[in-house]
Amino acid sequence: MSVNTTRTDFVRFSLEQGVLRFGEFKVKSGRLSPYFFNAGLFNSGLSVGRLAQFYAQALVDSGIEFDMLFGPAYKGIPLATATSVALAQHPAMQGRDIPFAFNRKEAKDHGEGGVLVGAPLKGKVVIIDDVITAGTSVGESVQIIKAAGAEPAAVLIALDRMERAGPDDALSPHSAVQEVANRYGMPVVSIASLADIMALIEHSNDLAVHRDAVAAYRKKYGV
Ligand code: OMP
Repeated sequence: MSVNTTRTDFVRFSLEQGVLRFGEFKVKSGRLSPYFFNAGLFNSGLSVGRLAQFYAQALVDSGIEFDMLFGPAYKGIPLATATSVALAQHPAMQGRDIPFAFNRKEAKDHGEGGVLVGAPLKGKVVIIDDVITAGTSVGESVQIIKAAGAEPAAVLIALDRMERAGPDDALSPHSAVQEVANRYGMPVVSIASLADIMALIEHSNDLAVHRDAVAAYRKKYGV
């Protein structure tokens, strides 16, 4: 079965699932955004399965070498799990079975103990997450991976909002994603970005009403 896995397909899919919405949203940084991407709404078998195919395709297309996936708690856990399933089924992986691991938010002192669950962290590890705004959770994942003696190899996210970091009067010249890439010396791969959302808006009569607000927001905060 052939599936559509382009960046535009992903934006369309996110709209269909109600994950990508337009309106007025206060985001973590305090900015008032004309759109919001709520990956938590990929919340059924079919939609998570499809999402995982997009992640797997983006990772394969990136050409990055990797040995396993790491999903930071909580949101990264289903993402790493589902994406490893999608990778196992991806023809380009030629039957390679990719292990995954995730962390607990609180260490357990009984049973299997510790904060890590899943395959042992080793080799080149891809951190998988939904959206990067300031990149705070990436730093924590990098620490966990390094402490285990493994190598953080890349960050794989669903949406790059392409926003500059910092306060309004001292915006960074780089986007938060670029800063994460520079800070940790590894690539950040995204399934889609704000540029892809804007491209779809340009080609859709239904979405035309949002064009000016999104363009103004990008002009103010975007790279
Ligand atoms: P960092 O961990 O600081 O990079 O922030 C990422 C978080 O931003 C996500 O985990 C969400 O809580 C939130 N977020 C979205 O999920 N979607 C958006 O479109 C915008 C945000 C946001 O608040 O900036």
